[in-house]
Amino acid sequence: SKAKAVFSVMGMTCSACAGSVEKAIKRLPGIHDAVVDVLNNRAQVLFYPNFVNEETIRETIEDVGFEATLIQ
Ligand code: 9UX
Repeated sequence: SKAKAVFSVMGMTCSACAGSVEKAIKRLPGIHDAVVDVLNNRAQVLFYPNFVNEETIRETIEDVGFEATLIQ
């Protein structure tokens, strides 16, 4: 079954920033979908919790260079 996580992502200043975050999340195993909204500083991720977890996703966002906090 799928789980949903919402992150606050700070530091994104253009839509290419959001694109690179989305791409990095989607490269992880166990991701169903990722939508990153630069205007609202949010990343919404649908994932399979047997394969990936919120902290791994959060660290992946940070590896791209942005500050990520799990908010939901
Ligand atoms: Mo464009 Mo967003 O260089 O950092 S990708 S501002």
